[in-house]
Parts: sequence; structure tokens; C-alpha cells
Amino acid sequence: MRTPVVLVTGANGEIGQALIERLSDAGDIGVLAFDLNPLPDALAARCVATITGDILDERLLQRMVSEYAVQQVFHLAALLSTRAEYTPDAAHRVNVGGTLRLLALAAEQARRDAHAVRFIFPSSIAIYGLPDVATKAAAGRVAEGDYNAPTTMYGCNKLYCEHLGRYYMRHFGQLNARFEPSGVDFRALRFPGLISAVTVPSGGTSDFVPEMLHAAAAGSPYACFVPEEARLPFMAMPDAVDALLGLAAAPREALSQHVYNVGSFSESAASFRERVLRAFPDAEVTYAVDRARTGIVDTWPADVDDSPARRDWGWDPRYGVESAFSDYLLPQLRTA
Ligand code: AKB
Repeated sequence: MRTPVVLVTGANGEIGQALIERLSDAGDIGVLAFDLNPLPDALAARCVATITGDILDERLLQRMVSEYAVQQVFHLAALLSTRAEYTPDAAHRVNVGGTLRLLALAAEQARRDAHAVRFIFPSSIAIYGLPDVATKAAAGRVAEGDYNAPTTMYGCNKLYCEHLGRYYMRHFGQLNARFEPSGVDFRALRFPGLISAVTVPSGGTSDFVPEMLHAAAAGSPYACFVPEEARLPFMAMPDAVDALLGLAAAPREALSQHVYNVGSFSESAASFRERVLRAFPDAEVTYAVDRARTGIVDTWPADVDDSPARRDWGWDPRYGVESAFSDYLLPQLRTA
């Protein structure tokens, strides 16, 4: 008898750690955590099992499915946008190759156990590619179908994987004599920049806000790599986890699309700096603009239209920017 599990890849990353806490608190089904690096003991204790290794390691995957019946997948493992620009081949291997392998695995599990496998995939605002800052300013809140012309390896990887997921759900095996849907129930979210009170991201291009905040809380100086007018949408980590769980729980028939924008708030780097300085008046936050990284931020939307998510599965973030700082980030940073 194989143990039923929800598989979380990239379990040791920012989203993975927060998600595992919530999944194990809910206790509906055991968590199987998969990551390149071992999980901290406290987090590992919340899981049925942990696997340390590469999601492309075929022997590891075969051993995994011989012991566990994967009923749901949160496929979080990825190289983020800045890191992917420096190592594009590795990014493609992990971000695309890893997703393709996990989709195939989900299809095998669905066939073997004769039930649908929900596959939840965090995509990103990086799939958008606005041609210039004037267009970005005029575009405002972009809808899912707008400006799908990413300028980064990571954005290309995420956009393609959204399509692979849709393909696996609807068309995989379409030329078989007796075509049956694969059983992969694919659902993707396009996340904005995420801000956690507990962890600091690494390798992303939206990292300037969480880096600024955590540096100020630690009493370290910070030089922001984008100019004061740079603007992106952001979200507090508990809302990101709510979004993943909310989309995962939605009845299939409620979903009119396979990918959804989710937004919370949008501010410029200067406004975030002001908020950080109000909370930590002695903080030293300067600007040392990196033109290349700013160029990437300039292609991402200032805000997203998330009305389909609100309509179809009740997306409704807990935190606006004020409450994210006052009720989540600052209390937890100050007690850390
Ligand atoms: C990144 O900056 O790469 C990520 C993202 C916006 O997907 N945080």
C-alpha cells in the first residue's frame, strides 16, 4: 500500500516553507517535501517524509512513486529571474525540464490510481513583457492575455510551462486510438513579488523590497538596486499561501481559465522605502541603481487585473499594503 501524499517541490524555498506549515496544520493529507537541500528539522518534522535531491533524478523519482501515491502536487522548484539570466541553461533545465517531468509523473499517478491529480503551479508577473516604461504606465492593471512577451529566461520558462500544463490537462495523448484525458488537473497562479516576514528571497528581481525590509530590521545598510520610481505589484506571504490553497481547493467546474493573476498592492520603491524608514527610523536605505535589473522590472506590469480569480474561486487577499506592514511584517520582524 503506497502512502497518499501531497508533493511539495522546492520545499525549502520561501513559499515552500510557508506552505508546508499550513498544509501540515490542516492535516488533511501527509506532506512529502522534495528539495535540493535538506529541510530545517522543525519543518521536516511536519512532513511524512523528505527527499533531498534533484527533481530530474530519475532514480529518486522512481523510488518516490514506489513508496508514495502522489495525489496533489505543488510544484514550486525553480530558479528565479535574476539567477536564471546568469545561468540560462540550468534555469531551462530546472524550470522547464523539471516541470515537464513532474507533469508526466502526475499523469502516471492519475492513471495508476484512477483519480485526477491536482497540479498547482506558481507562475509569475515575469511572463509579461511590456515594451517600455510609457506603455507600462499607461497599461495599469494588465489582464492574463496582455503583453505575453517575456524578456527573461525565467519569464519564458514560466509562460511555456503554463502552456505545458494546459496541454497535459487537455491534449496529452490526443492521437491515441482511445483518447482519454490524462487526469492532470492543472492550475497556475501568476504571483507578484512576495514579501515574507520570516525568509529573504534569493535570485529574484523583485527582491529589492524584502531585502530592504529585512536589512532595516537587522540594522544593516541597504542599497536598493532599482530607482525610486520603479513600481511592481507585491503580496504578503500568507496571502500567497492562501492563493495556492484557495486555487487548489476550487471545484474544477468553477475555473474558467487555467492561469490566474493574483494581486494585493502595488507601490514604488520610494513608497516602500518611506514605509521601511517609518518603521525603522535609523535604517540606512540608499539607491545604487543596477540598470540591467531595472530594465527587467520595467518590463513587468505595475499592477495586475485579478478579477477572474476573484470571480471564479473567491480570491480576496487579507492584506493591503498598510495592513501587510502593520499586522504581519512589522510584528513578526520585531519579534524575530
Ligand atoms: C522574481 O523576481 O524572479 C520573482 C518573481 C516576480 O517571479 N520574485
